[in-house]
Amino acid sequence: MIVLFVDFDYFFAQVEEVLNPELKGKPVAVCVFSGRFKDSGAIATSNYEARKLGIKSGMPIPKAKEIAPNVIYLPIRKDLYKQVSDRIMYGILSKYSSKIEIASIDEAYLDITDKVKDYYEAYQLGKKIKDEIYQKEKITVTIGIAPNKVFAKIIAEMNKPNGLGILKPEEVEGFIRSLPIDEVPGVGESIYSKLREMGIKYLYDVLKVDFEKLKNEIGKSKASYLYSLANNTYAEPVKEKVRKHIGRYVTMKKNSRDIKEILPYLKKAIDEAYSKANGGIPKTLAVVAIMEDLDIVSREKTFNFGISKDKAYLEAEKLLEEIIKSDKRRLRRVGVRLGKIYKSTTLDNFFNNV
Ligand code: DCP
Ligand code: CA
Ligand code: CA
Repeated sequence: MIVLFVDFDYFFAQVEEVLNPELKGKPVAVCVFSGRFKDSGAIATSNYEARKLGIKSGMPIPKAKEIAPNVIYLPIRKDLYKQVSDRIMYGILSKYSSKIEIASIDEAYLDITDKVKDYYEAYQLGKKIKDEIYQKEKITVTIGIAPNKVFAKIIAEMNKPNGLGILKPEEVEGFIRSLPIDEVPGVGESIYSKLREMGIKYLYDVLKVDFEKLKNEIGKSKASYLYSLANNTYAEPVKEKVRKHIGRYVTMKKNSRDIKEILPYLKKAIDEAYSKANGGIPKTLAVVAIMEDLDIVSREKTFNFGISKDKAYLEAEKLLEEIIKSDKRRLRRVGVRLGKIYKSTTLDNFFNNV
């Protein structure tokens, strides 16, 4: 397997720079103001100039302003970043592999195993992708290429910003031996301290402790995860996961709380949402009712498997019934929101395995 992982550099702050080039070279932080009191809230992210001054994601805004009063503090504009992200994900990255897992607003994994013949070609592809993103959006990204998803992410992390890193199969063993265990995604502070107590400093050290003991200390799933990484058998596929949510809402001719009257509108919303999902199958389904006074009420259900459109009709009807039973008002608009949307080349495979 060859995985190419893309992570957009200091993303929210970089979009602000692109929209206002005067910000380039100056320290910039993007803030989530919570509105409780002046400057309550936290830093979402900052550009590298601001990081040099000590500004970090998650820092309370008053603290940041105390440390670095001259940083330019901007309010977050999430919708805008989402639009740029969508253009990069759907307009550029999706072209390079249909096996794409969009992991967050600024991260995607591409399975490029069938797209290149070796790691040299993979590297060339990485360069091409970086160039195209920069040309079209003026955004720099960092790419990590490796034989599995986790190593690809770590390699990207090591090459930020504006980097392109590669880990070839023949380098994996040495990499595992020298990789500090706290650089493995999923190893947070509490697990890290437990691992250190067991004498584990590098990823390779995981293999030296008794697996039962490891399981008792950090839980079965984390233990198996680290163990498989350490003995290089980790092979999680790139899950063909695209947009997180798709919502479709329709306004009814007249307000109503009669299920028979509402149902055709709900079906229409489901049809439209599924066609927007473009072959993707959701694992969560929510019915959203906008009431006559414009208040919003919703009911959501998560399934173990992706659900087909026919199943969604049935399940949505049940959720709608629940809403009507629990609320006395009439509905003005009704809609659905699909979440955890996966794509698969073979549907059979998908319905049975996910
Ligand atoms: N983010 C946030 N709050 C956090 C961490 C991140 O709102 N505590 C947002 C802002 C980031 C985006 O998520 O722009 C992506 O997070 P990353 O951790 O990838 O950080 P950046 O993209 O900002 O920086 P880097 O260049 O290190 O990837
Ligand atoms: Ca990221
Ligand atoms: Ca990033």
